[in-house]
Amino acid sequence: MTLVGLALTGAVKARARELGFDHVAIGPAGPPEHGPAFERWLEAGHAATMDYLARGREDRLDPERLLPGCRSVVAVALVYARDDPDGSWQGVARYARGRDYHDVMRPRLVELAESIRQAAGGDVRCRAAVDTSALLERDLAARAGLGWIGKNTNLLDPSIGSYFFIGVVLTTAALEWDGPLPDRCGTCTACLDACPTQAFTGPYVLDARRCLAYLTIEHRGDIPAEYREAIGEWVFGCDVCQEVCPWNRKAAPAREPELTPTAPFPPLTALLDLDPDRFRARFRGTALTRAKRAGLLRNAAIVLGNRRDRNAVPALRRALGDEDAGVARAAAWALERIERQDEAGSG
Ligand code: B12
Ligand code: SF4
Repeated sequence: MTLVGLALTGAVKARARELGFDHVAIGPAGPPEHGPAFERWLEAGHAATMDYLARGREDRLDPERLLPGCRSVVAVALVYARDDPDGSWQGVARYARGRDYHDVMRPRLVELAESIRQAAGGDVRCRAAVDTSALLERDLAARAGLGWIGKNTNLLDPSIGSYFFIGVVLTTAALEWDGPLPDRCGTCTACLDACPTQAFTGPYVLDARRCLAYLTIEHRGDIPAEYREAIGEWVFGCDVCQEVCPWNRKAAPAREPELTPTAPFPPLTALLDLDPDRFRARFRGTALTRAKRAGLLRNAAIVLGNRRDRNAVPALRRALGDEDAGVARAAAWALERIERQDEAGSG
């Protein structure tokens, strides 16, 4: 049976929940509200080396280019944060602790798109997207009412906080739209104040060149010296601007079993000893592969240097001979820090 209007919208939302999404909201397509802010952000160089953002600029400024005739945006949320009982995952951003979210979400978004096509009938077309398509997902999802954009640029919802992924289905179907949520950040600036590298140039503007999520995941080559100490314990990504957010204090934990880590995160000295084959075997199917072996081992060496842990010296010495020159340089930096501390201690 072909559905229209409210009945179709109700069926789409029910299907999204059946597929395990925690929230769903529907809004208009059309150029995103903060397109001009995105353009200023690119012009200012805030995208660092993420050139794909500028390459997809025109598409990001108008979803119609990805799906001609697009009328509605179905935005869904999947909560990812959960407890870390053995504490081994503390240095890994919460979003990356389970199975790769692209693999968890994409098949369900494709199913949701298929359900919309079937329920709406006719020549309705859909396109599913999570993260990698040229869309300003937070902007489109905010306009749909999936949450509001916080000063740390993350989308927030009063009941689930900000530890959730966004997925989107663009569709030519005529659906009933929800409305944007009011901003509930008020005068709070906890996220801006807590950032270890002062990566925010102001509310809603993140300079990725300074952000630890960018530096530890996306950045290839050496991490600039001025940010190494600020990395602290972060081996992959960073959650500081979300951890301090009052809306995350009572946020509901993830229900999705596929996002549960299947094994503890290895000690950093063991991580440094992983050759390419063992690295692939250990992290295949997780978002951690985004940093590649070279990035993750580089970060591990920096964290060990920040800990000034003398027990890490043998592993760091072995890493001086790593096949990746960047890992070897990070190990040398860490060893120098540990040795300097020893000299200071013995002087
Ligand atoms: C590139 C990218 C990054 C970059 C740049 C981040 C950034 N803030 O731009 C880096 C590598 C740093 C990064 C980090 C993270 N990311 Co990321 N990232 C993306 C990606 C691929 C594109 C984002 C983008 O277009 N940036 C360009 C800038 C200009 O956009 P923006 O920061 O969103 O800014 C918007 C608002 O600030 C708004 N705006 C501007 N001015 C104003 C003024 C007012 C008043 C208001 C209300 C809004 C507003 O307009 C801007 C344009 O839309 C998206 C997926 C996608 N396709 O959208 C995921 C995405 C944003 N990332 C995500 C996640 C989970 C993260 C991390 C939490 C991971 C981690 N823990 O390490 C961190 C969070 C860091 C942070 N505070 O943003 C999620 C966010 C989910 C959510 N609840 O918001 C997304 C949506 C992926 C997904 N599908 O789930 N990410
Ligand atoms: S993710 Fe970390 S480094 Fe990046 S803006 Fe947030 S607090 Fe700053």
